[in-house]
Amino acid sequence: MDRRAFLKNSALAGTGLVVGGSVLSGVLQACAGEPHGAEKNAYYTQAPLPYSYDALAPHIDARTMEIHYGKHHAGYIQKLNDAVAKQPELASLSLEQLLAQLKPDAFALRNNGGGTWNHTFFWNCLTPAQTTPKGQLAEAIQANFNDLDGFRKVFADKAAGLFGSGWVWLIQGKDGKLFVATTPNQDNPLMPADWSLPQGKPLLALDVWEHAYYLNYQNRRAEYISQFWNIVNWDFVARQLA
Ligand code: MN3
Repeated sequence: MDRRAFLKNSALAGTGLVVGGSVLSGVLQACAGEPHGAEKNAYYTQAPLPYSYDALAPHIDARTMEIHYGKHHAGYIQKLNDAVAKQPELASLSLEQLLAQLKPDAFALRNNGGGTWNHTFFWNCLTPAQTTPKGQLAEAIQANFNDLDGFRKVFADKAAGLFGSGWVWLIQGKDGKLFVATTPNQDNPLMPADWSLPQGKPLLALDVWEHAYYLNYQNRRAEYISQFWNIVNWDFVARQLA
């Protein structure tokens, strides 16, 4: 079985991994502290995509997914593992714990730990299935943004307005309210509160690095953002609500 067929099959077999609210700590910590196989420093391993590379086309094309998952995300994980190997005391932490106690100048851990967490979260925010906000999530969107179109506009405007590389998030703050915010580079809302980053529980993320869309959309970021709404996994978003 070639690598691509393996990934496709394991992606289908792995859909069970995304069920449940706190998918990430379980997935990403599965191999913490236990390097295995031929790879060195495999503290964190890459969970299979919950769909095949071509599943999100035409909104996100297969080649972009293959490179984004197989090169970019895999690269962050490998570099995170290399960084943790230099500080083995970190291997006992969950990735969320590691991010929460980062020092701002620990750039290898900050950039690659963020890149690891953000992309795993992002893959789970997407689906080829048609989903809609329901129940408590629909009510929360209505309460905070008037309606789904109101939320989409706030989110899309933030995404379009983010200068350079980064992420746009729907976040549930400690007061329970939902808000939209951006982070630069691979920073995220789990990082320390005193870095002027938005704080709270991520519910939805969009990668607005050019590598996420450039092959298909070139400089047309707004078009990428508008196509994103066709593949949001609202069921996953709903499971993140506190
Ligand atoms: Mn990316």
